[in-house]
Amino acid sequence: MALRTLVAWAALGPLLWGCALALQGGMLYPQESPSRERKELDGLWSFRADFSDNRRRGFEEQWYRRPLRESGPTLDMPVPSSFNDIGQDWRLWDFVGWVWYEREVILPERWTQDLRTRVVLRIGSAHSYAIVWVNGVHTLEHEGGYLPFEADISNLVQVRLTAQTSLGPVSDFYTLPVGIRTVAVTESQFLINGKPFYFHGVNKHEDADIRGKGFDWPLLVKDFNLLRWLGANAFRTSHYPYAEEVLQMCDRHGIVVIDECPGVGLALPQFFNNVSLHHHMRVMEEVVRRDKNHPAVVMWSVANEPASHLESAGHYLKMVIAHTKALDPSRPVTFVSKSNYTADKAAPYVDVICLNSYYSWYYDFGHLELIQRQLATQFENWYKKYQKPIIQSEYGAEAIAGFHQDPPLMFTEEYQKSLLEQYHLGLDQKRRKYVVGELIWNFADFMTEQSPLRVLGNKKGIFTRQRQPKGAAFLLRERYWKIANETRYPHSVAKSQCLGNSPFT
Ligand code: GCB
Repeated sequence: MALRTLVAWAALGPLLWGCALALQGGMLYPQESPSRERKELDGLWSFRADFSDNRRRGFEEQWYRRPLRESGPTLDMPVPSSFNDIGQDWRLWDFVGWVWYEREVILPERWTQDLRTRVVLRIGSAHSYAIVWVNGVHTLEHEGGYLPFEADISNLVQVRLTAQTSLGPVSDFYTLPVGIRTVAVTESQFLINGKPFYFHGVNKHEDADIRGKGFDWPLLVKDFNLLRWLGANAFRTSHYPYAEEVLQMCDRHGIVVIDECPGVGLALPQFFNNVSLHHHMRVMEEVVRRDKNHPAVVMWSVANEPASHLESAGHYLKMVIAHTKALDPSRPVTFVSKSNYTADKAAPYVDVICLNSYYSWYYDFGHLELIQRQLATQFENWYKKYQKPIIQSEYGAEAIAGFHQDPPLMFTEEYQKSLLEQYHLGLDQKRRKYVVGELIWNFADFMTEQSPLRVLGNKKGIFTRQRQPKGAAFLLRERYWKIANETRYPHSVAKSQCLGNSPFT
């Protein structure tokens, strides 16, 4: 039996896509088990971007009714991938509008003949509004990228009988890997299994040459090897939940995760309204439902750099944080702030204060000598006001690999290294007091939209987009291994690799 799946979505940026047919859904990553089969739909799909003026020709002409090739030309598009980075057509590079994906699938006979079998179509993620038709039937809609959604499509693919008298119950089960650990926060510490934990890690992006945000195993394994090389023990999924395979790797390798929802760009007063609030809460429900079983996830972040100095933002974030805590009372909740300690209206509601600051980059650029004093003031002010543990959740500088200058100037590898060194001196002053983590911005260079601030994307990576180290990577490596060895978990082997330090294996 062939099944035709057609998906259209508004592409407001690169997309990640992965899907599977499973016998049972439930939103959890569909594990295989004796009662479950999966069919991966990864591979080549037919694709078309709707370049019409109103971007709605596909709906007007009902492209979903017939094979896509019959309504016009199509391209081959690998799934998962970002369509932006694949083609040579400049219009696709930053296209905003509906794009159409289509795939024909052959289903195993049992799925279509045995009426006790549930057939579930699951989309791992599609950016940012998706509509799904199966065999021409409107089946599913979902708003928001990065998170999975699914529908029971048994009715659409099974041949129904009139008499259904002999159907017995089916038992369906599957197993999940389990990790057990506790997480707690005191006035000045972040505790995992009752022991103080210091986050020494990175912020990442799901991004690489050609594949864009598309999920890719070789890239994932390479990144985890680099994290281990670096001695990193944590990362933040800035600024959206990453593919579930990433979290599975974190569980296996003992890398601790701050799991962030796609609450980014909440910069204007008009964003803090009831419609956004309810959507934001729904997204947090999806994030928690998807990721709650991962021991690697130790904290939820509900937003990155919202305009938290606004009264309306204070109320809004209070509600989202409370909702998240109600969904999962076992994990601390935060958001990442770039506000001033006197102005921030939402900091009272978080468990851990996460601060982004770009001293000597966006402010006082060139004045590396100010960093230590600025950091000390930042930490002391926030701590005095809130008595909560603090994470330096972003800091960094751009460096174009191969640019050198001494004395250091901006955009050179020397400048990036010197800036990091100054930050580290500042962090070390507070590290054993109440600062519980440092996450460099960024693990690797990544693509962005064009702007006078960006040189072929964001170059704050300590690795290039191709995952080669800049000078700063060696500096960070020295530091992270030193910290790792200081804070080693009892019973773990001497640290030739980070795995020995896993807090939950
Ligand atoms: C930030 C943002 C991050 C940017 C970074 C930068 O504060 O959280 O999304 O990429 O600064 O490099 O400007």
